[in-house]
Amino acid sequence: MDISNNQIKSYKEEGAILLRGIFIDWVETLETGIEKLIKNPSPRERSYLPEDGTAKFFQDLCNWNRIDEFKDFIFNSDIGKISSALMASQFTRFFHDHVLVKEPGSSLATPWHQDLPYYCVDGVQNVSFWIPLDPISKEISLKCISKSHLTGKIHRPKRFNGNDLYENDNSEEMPDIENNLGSYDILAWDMEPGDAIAFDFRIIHGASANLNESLRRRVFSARCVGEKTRFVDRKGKGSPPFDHVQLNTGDKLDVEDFPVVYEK
Ligand SMILES: O=C(O)CCC(=O)C(=O)O
Repeated sequence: MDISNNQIKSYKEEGAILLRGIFIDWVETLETGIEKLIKNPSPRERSYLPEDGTAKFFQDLCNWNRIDEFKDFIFNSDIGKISSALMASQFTRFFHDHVLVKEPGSSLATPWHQDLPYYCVDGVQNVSFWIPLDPISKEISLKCISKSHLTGKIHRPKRFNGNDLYENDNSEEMPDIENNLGSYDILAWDMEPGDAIAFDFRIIHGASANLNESLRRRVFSARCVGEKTRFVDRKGKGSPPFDHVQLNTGDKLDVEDFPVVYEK
């Protein structure tokens, strides 16, 4: 599937676009992969059990190398080609996969945040794909603040419990978006399995709880970077933690953790 010039323009300007049906042929494969992962999570699993006793929010990261279905998707779907067009890059490097399952009734919302300050990469050639495997209404779908990738601001990243991710981080706090929703231009869509939201690592985004008692909210997120994106040492344990990667700030991401999945 090809991306149109209008879609590329919207991605650049808005920071997030909906791509209808783009991964429809991969839904079953990703479903199988997610069920395998839930049965056999990695040491990086970071699931949360809400204190009110509602259902789990399962999360796990960086599993493409041990879950065949994920590997198949990143090397054999159009994700590399689409990313390269959206990022205006000669090639696409896969950065990481992230599985986020909010089981029916889970009361955990995903706080408003930007992804870039969590990541050991820097550069504007980047794209994440948020791919739901269940039909979801826009109330529980990913929400992105239009154009927030272009403000030049990177807000202080937090752990899920509200603590700062990095020590001595003086960057600006995220504003109170949740209590001022009317002041923001929020992009959100009703979505079907196989649709995807492509969004910039710098965009401010979040997601509501899954208050639907009969529907799982299974999501496969896949993150890609381009030829000009570089490694950055953020002097602290980011997410995902790529502690084992022997790179310095400014280095090309030329290691096997980040394979090139498409070249023009
Ligand atoms: O699925 C969610 O709840 C949040 C997703 C997200 O923040 C991401 O994919 O970067």
